[in-house]
Amino acid sequence: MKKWGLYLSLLIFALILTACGEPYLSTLKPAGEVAERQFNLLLLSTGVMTLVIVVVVIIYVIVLIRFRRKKGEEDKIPEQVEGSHKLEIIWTIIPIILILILAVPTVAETFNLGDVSERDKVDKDGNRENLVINVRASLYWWEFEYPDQGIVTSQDLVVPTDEKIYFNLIASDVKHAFWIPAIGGKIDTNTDNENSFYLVFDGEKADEAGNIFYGKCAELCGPSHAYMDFKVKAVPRAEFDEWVVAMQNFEEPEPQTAVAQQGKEIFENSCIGCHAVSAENSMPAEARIAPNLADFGNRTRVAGILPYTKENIKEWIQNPGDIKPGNLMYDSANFSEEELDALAEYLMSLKAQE
Ligand code: HEC
Ligand SMILES: [Cu+2]
Repeated sequence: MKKWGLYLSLLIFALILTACGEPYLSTLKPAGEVAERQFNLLLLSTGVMTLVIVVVVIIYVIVLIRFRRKKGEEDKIPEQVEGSHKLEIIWTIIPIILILILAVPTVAETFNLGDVSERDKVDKDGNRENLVINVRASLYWWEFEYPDQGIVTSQDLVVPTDEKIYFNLIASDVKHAFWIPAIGGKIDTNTDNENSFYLVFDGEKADEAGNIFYGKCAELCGPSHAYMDFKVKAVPRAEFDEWVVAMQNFEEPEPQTAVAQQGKEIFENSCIGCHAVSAENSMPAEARIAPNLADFGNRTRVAGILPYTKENIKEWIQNPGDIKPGNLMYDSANFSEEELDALAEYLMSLKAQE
């Protein structure tokens, strides 16, 4: 009886937990063409497996009831049958058909979804027709470079909706994996070769989701792997173009207050060696060893995970190692409250767009 209580509470607990999580962080709520096709494959294989289970259970129950030992016939030995051509052919052919039903669409879709032959298609002026984004994963943050636009950003991926976007993905230290559950993936980011695929962000679904999707690292990469999140701002094409122009014209704002001025000075002493505050992609990737902070004032999160508040920014600057163990910024710093305020105020003023 004791055990039953345990099992029951585990079951209830599991049921409650299934309702947890962020909205639009589920493969079961596809919000783009790729995720939808992956979801359909999921439905197909679940359907085939359910069919097999149901049929087997039905046969099993029928056999249990019909051929059980009956009263008064305890000593009766039933007819002994060995081998049946008909049955053996049936139970070989049926699984082959089921596997074909599973395999043909799965293999076909795997190749279709990995098809990047249109990635470098150019129009008559020699400009690439599709948007290409280079993703670089590092312990424990993400960088997004827009090679044709000449800009780079970190942590928040910004994309236009309702068009094919091609991604080239690498990692700079260890293997990570890029995954936006509602949109598609996962795909490994490797150190020694580049992977490519495309995704589509559905405009209507993006609207419903408040234009924000959630992305994750899906390959165990170190102690802060679980915190290696990123966000996707999926916006209509016109809005995306405005953002690109704003990023291209980004200039570090002149500090408006004495506090921000002080923050800028501390930043230039202690932080600029790692962090860039220009949105241009002029530096080589090896030199980009920390998130680009050009548009930090518009981030949805601090360091990819903390809610975007001044307190959290200060907390992060003082003790990044407590928030993301093993991260490559530093473990802890010794800034005064005043210096932290100054740094936070300066960082929050770094906006490409109001
Ligand atoms: C040794 C290089 C290094 C130095 C010096 C450094 N950082 Fe960082 N910083 C990093 C790395 C690496 C990350 C990414 C950490 C992660 O998310 O795992 C980071 C992340 C951040 C983030 C979060 C970025 C985002 O997009 O959410 C902020 C804010 C930040 N640093 C501010 C500072 C400030 C302010 C200073 C100076 C006081 C500083 N950093 C000094 C390497 C550095
Ligand atoms: Cu990871």
